[in-house]
Amino acid sequence: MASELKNLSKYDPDSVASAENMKFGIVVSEWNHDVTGALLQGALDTLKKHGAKEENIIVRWVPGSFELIAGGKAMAEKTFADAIICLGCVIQGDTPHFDYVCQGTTQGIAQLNLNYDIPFIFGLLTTNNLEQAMDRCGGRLGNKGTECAVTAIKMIALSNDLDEVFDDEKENIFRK
Ligand code: INI
Repeated sequence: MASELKNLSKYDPDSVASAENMKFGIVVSEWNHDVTGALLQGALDTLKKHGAKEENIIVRWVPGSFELIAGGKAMAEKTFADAIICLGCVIQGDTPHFDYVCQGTTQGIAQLNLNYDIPFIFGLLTTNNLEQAMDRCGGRLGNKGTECAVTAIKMIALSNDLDEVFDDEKENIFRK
């Protein structure tokens, strides 16, 4: 389980680049809608707080967390997003289904990160009960959507930074 010590909404705003010229895709799951809607709101508020323009954020809903994989893939192939944030919530039930959805979704999103040149941010809450999920979508422990938005901006900034190294230092021995 993620640490109780970490508040998902706490970060150093000075460590986050301007998102003014960045483009974001957000794929969000309909399952546990109260939770995922709050994750989405956290992500949107945070992107805008750091300068992202409304017209540079595209949001699409998918039926369940497992569909974040295909939805994220489609978003990568059909848009010019610089990063894709995947938001979902899987809550433990009475059957092993929870484990399969968690594992499949996690592995699928990991695979997307390897297959595409843009980052796919892992915004999947996997909790034992609804209370733990509510704690992490704007409650006691902050909002995972906020953490994901900050992560998306940081990963795009990293890529931009490496592009600049390439442009500025044509003879750099570390370039590909
Ligand atoms: N999807 C979720 O996002 N959260 C859940 O808690 C969940 N449970 O418990 O089953 C869930 N299942 C649906 C799954 O993600 C797919 O949509 C479905 O299997 C169709 O592919």
